[in-house]
Amino acid sequence: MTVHTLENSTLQLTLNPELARWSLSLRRKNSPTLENVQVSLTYRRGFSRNHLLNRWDDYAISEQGTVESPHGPIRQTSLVIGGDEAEVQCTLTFGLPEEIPLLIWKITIKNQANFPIFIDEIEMLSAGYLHRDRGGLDGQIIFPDIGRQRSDQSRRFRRGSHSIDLAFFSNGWQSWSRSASYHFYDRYQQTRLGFLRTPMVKNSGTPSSGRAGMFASDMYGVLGDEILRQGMLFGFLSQKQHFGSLETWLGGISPALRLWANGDDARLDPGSQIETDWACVQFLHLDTPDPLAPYLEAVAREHLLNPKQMMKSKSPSGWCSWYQFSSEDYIGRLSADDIKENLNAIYAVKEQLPLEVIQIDDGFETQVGDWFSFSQGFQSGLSPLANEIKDKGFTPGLWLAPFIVNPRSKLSAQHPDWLLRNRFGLPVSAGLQWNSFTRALDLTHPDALAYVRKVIDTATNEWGFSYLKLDFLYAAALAGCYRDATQTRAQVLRSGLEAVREAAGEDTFLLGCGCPLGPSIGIVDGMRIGADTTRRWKPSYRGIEFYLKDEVSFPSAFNAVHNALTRADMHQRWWINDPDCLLLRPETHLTISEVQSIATVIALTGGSLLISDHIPDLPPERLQIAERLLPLIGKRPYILDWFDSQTPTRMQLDLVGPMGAWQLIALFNWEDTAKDLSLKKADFYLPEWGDLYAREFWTGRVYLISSDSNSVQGLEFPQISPHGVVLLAVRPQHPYSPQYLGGDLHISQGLEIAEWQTDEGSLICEVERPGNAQGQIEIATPKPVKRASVNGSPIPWTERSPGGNLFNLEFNRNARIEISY
Ligand code: 9PG
Repeated sequence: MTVHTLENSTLQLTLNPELARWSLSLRRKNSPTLENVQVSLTYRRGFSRNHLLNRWDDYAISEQGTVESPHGPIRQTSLVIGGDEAEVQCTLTFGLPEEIPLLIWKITIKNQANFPIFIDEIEMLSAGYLHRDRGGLDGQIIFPDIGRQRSDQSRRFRRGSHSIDLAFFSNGWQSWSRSASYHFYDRYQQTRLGFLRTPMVKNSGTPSSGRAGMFASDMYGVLGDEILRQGMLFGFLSQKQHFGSLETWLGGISPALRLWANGDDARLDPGSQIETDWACVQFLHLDTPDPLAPYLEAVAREHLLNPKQMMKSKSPSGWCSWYQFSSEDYIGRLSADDIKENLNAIYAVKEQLPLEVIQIDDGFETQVGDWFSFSQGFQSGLSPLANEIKDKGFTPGLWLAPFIVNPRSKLSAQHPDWLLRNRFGLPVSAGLQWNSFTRALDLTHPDALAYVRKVIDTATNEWGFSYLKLDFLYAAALAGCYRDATQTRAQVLRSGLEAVREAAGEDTFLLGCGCPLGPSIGIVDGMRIGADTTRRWKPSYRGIEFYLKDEVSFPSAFNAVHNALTRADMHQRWWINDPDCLLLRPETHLTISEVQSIATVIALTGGSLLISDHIPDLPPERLQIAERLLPLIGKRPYILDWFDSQTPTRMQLDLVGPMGAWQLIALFNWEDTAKDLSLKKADFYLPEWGDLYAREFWTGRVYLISSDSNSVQGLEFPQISPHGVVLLAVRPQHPYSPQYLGGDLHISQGLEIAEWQTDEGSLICEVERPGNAQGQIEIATPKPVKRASVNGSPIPWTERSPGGNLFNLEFNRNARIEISY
């Protein structure tokens, strides 16, 4: 049998054309492997469904050697399957980038017949399934069975000869869709609201199952072995051509997985060809801090985003009208006066709270779709407001939902032909929203697309908004009969977004919301990565949680926070993450512990911060929470148990300042009852040697983590409230020099320090804030403090165990602290 191999320094690919199968392994012992897996194409011709690529008939191999790409040099091999006479010719191209531990491959499909064909599924990989028509098992995913200590769970749930302890990380389709990992015995969590919600949050090409052990995912997913700590990511480097789906079955003796491009039944005309996005496989070790980095960065490069440039992107801060001026059935009740009142209040506190964006949300338009007709409260239109916002030094932001239509709008009455329809000619439902079954624009209709351009052009160039929150974008990617039937849903959405970008110009900040993730990479600046937040922890409608409280992807503070954690690794790689607003007012149904957890997640995941309260009524101690998040940290943290817990509970962010490096550690209690939490050194990436100081931000308590005892040493935090957090700044204890322990001026407990100079027996430390500041800092000194002054005037201090001195400060912008000890 002739086999062909392709290798780089880490991976080995073997192609077996006679069996139409391929294998992939790491060039390291005891690693998972893909063995004899298959690809397949399903297309329709008239009424007959055809399968190709299960056999590689009439193939020709061409080694293309090394080709240049955004991923550096790639070793590439192509197989042309089906000669010139075949109805459909496929080309399979495999590539191994020399510098990145990924396998990438794509399939090109050429229609050589004289009739059109319709593409259903382009299966990039199938393994572990039994097919009668393909002659048995279509390959295997093998996790080695070495040094395995069977967990109790696995013994309980698995009878017989199962040898693995697998889990699966599933990525949701659009902004609001849940991303989470599942143990093999879990059930895939999806909406229970059926047709009311399914069109919104679920890709029509991704399957759903209620069976324990059967999961699906969009664009990418990770299969991993919880005991062995090794895993494999399967996915696509882009979604420019097709949406990509995965499904996996972990209930059998060995795992099964499929990865395919959604053909959407798009027509391929005689003489035309289409090409899939690159599919990819990445091997990973679960106990590294950032295991998906090679994949996530390859996706960025595929869209010509420069990883170094992305690291510098700055997260916006601001105010959004939605979560104050909407009712509990998600309808906006807003007037220009509401905006002005808050604008003035924010202007008045700009010294303590330097926000940038004032964003007008839903409620200014008469109906969604009728963007040029303003509601009662906005009789003078939007440009005077945008001007007023600009005049006060803020960035005017506006909410628009350009691809979705309210059936009660004039637009849907005047242009019924712009609406996407199903094969019975009825408008396709975009889900229940604003108490209506919404409709979608068919963006392959040139006039519909021209209208979208006009809306965006008017909002930016005429009204003057330079920040657009573009919502309900999934509506451009619903299943339906598009006017241009050769387009896939991913192509329709991407070209719609490209048109939006073109109309808005390069300098407008575009925030995607309710948006399928893949097709928008490289176009939007920011992306909502979770469900809407609300005034309540659990989902509800008109304040009633019944039936809704366990809905995933439905608006709720918990659902918003959940995805902010599970999608934290996209931030500053694909875009700036938007975790949705922080609600601060005491009138919500959120406890203070919940507000602290949400603030911690927003601050430490580095994305944008928008507050959404009626600012004139906000008590100062609540406003202060937002003050302490500014300037935004902006950086991406490590989420340490992203694969092991459904909602992650451990987060770490490494920071550096003039006084050295420190770690922020957050521990969460997501349970509905109070719980003891403990910090175990081994659970984080902390300095191994010496004692550590840890200062908790929300309580101000200081702890010492001693290195005396053995490796299980840790700190106990008894009875942390339901949905509460412990947020620690951890630093090594220096016996011979002063040490900053933290304070309550900024949530990072250190980024407020602009200068730190130590000498024999003395310290000069400069604290910097955006404006007026009041709070405390804590400094440990090797010997008792003798004198202390701030900006030249002596100040008192309080000694605290286990070693700090507490200083109360009140200053404008800078405080220069001199201490001798
Ligand atoms: C304006 C809002 C806000 C918000 C957006 C989006 O599924 N739902 O019931 C659901 C309700 C509201 C919603 C999304 C989904 O909100 O995310 O920030 O702009 O539109 O109407």
